Amino acid sequence: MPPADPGTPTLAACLARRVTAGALDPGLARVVEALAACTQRISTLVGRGGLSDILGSAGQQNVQGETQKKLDVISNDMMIEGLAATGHLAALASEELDHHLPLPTPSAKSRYLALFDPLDGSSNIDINAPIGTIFSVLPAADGAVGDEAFLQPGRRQVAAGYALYGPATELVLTWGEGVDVYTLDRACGEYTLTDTGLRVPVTTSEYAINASNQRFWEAPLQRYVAECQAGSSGPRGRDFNMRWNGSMVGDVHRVLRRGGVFLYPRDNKLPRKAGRLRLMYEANPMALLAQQAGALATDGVTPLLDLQPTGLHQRVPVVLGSLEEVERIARYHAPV
Ligand code: P6P
Repeated sequence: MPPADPGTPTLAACLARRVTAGALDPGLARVVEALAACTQRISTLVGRGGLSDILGSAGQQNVQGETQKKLDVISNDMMIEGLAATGHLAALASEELDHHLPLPTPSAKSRYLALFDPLDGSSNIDINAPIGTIFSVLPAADGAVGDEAFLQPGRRQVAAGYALYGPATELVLTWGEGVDVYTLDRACGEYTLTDTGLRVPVTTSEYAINASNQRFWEAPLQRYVAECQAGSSGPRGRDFNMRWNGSMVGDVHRVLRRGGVFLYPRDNKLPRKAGRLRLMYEANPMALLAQQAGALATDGVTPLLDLQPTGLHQRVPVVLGSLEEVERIARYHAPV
């Protein structure tokens, strides 16, 4: 079926146009199309909620030591099934898999590696709150497909994005030419371009953090949040608002759409953990989107895209959003 509004291009049409113009590798376009198709299937699945036996715990733990939800496992299987046949991926890595997954019959065409968090925000699944799928695509060095082949700085990503399963299912995507938003048109089963060239406001009066961890934060974040809470009578001279979705996809989407700063800092609740969010398949794809939309993502000080990964599931602190706020927080970390 044609899209509801024939004048609005579909994702497939946008990809084909860039491939024809020689601006996008056909193999990468194929990988992006497969990622999008996986998220459409997951959207349909999560949209059934309690109508199918897909809610609740799967009764097993993942490599993170987190109890998996049934939908974590099902969506992970859907991603693997949907990506295995592109012919352009040498291997996959997932939050739900201990190690990389080499794909069969790699050929000279298998020039990419895909990483994903198949269902981010699992704690929201059973309460029908926003959840999403986050993905990242890296170049595959000739032949290398082991875990170490994935350990490339985020600046090496050739595509990144997420699907947000909210009232609408939106696919937010970059392949290095800015950030575009596609909305799933369920009438025709196509992602349709609904916004292009996202730009994040450089200033904001909105921050997102899990405030229950305040006693564990380091001094620069304690200072930053206290100043926001002091509002117009404090050093910032204006009131701030706070939001917390409990799903990185939901919070980062708000930041990309209207500005703000998303914070999941290092805290000393579990000192051995460098933060909560995973660099390779959560922080880095979001950091590339932020950069492409004129925003910034750091670990508090260093741009995340510059970090040299040391492990497939390593965690990092995340400060992501409106430029002026991220830069302010970096200044607060500077030695006095
Ligand atoms: P907390 C979801 O499990 C997640 O990894 C991110 O999507 C989200 O931002 C964060 O954890 C929520 O953490 O401590 O609020 O449960």
